[in-house]
Amino acid sequence: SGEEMFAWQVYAASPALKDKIALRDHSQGDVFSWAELALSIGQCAEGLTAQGLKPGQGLALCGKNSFDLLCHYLAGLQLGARVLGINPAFTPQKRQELCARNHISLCILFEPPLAEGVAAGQKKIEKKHRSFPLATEYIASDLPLSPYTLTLTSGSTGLPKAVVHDIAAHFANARGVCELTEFGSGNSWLLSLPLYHVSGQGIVWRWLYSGAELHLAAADFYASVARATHVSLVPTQLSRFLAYLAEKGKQNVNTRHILLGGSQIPLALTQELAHWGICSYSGYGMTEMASTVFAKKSDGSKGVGQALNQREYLLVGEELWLRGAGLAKGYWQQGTIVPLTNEQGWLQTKDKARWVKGELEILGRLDNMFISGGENIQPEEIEGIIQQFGGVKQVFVLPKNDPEYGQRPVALIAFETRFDMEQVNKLKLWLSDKIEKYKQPVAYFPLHSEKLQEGAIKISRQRLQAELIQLL
Ligand code: 4YB
Repeated sequence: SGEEMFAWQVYAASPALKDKIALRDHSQGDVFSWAELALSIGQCAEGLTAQGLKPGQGLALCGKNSFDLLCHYLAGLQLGARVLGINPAFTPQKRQELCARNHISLCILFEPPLAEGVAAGQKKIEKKHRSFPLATEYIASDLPLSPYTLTLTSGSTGLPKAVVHDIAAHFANARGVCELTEFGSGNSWLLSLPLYHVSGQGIVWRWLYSGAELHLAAADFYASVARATHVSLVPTQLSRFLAYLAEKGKQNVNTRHILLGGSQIPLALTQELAHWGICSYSGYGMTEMASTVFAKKSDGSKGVGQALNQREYLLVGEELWLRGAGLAKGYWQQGTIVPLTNEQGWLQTKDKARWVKGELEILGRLDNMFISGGENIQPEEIEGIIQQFGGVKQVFVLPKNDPEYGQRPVALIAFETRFDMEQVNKLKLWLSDKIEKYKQPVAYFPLHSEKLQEGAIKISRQRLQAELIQLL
């Protein structure tokens, strides 16, 4: 309506809260109160307006997390724009295609943040960004001029689709997760995942919902993890944080609650974390539901617990269907929003799941399944078992064409130490009585995860499959 106030404006206007610390940017050594933060956001909003951005138009932000990027994200929303985050690892061509496809009027490219300490103490926004006004002045005629976020799905083929959320969906997620993780105004959450992914945005909205502190990471990422009371991590980040703890010990570790998600969560990791006295939550979420949908305090079992309040689920055959709080408005398609639910009003997740002993267990993606000699193979099942073998850092199981079986499983694997045949042979032997013969990988290749990650929170199986074809 134009009269609504955003959380940062409310806090900045409150005599009791305006001087409370809102944000700590460890990369620059800066601290901002709510009043200072609202001022910075207001300045960004003025800048955006001066560049011609109008309510209802599209604003793209391309960069890694930084104070400048965060302020522009919030400023764009304050202006009633549609704000799209773009992974800076994308090629310029892909970025331009995404801007065209999503009717973006202004695209801002953020430079990598300055080296630590350079601007320490200087409370100014580092204007290390470049703006590109685009031809499209598009405003959808069938939509209210209100703020929306556009979040790209990891999507299988072609250009990723943009999922449209209103602020209410993000706050619905915040309410559910803050209750679960006891996140209140006295706590801090590290912005440990990219803002162009739903998991990073989830952190921002929990912070705004609670009036807590947001931390921005320094170059030494795991030292920053240790400074916040709350942090969201994908399993690979968790295993590195555990290595950090093993090296540095428990002194000066503030971390109390770690929300996990994004892919299967190895039990060994949550159990190791419990030894350090840190509580973790095993979550299952997705872009289309504004991140977390199911979560529990991690325990000895593989599930992801119960649905957060106001979310509903159905198991239809083996597929999980969802609806309720957090559900996106739809996909941005040809300048309008197309609902993502089926005729019965449910989101079909393409995730295979089952209900076991009072909780949901995610078994894998239905579209990852393949058939080998007439038997169904769910790669995640095999990966889950291989993970339990000591010294395995990360593993993916993929199909390889086979004249006799149709397809057969092969593994791409990263060990904690170097990849060598001795470890592979030990693993093969160990695996031989853990799983049916036809599920045992017929070949093992080294996984070069860093190379394949490219700013995404998870490795794309599509890319791995392409990589594998090169290897065969
Ligand atoms: C899973 C899975 C699981 C997702 N087991 N497959 O705030 C959070 O909830 C959070 C905290 C830490 C890390 C990540 C998150 C997320 O939001 C993750 C959300 C996400 O991954 N969204 S996505 O659109 O990129 O992918 C969704 C898909 O990821 C799901 O459809 C599943 O296939 C898979 N997934 N959690 C097994 N616990």
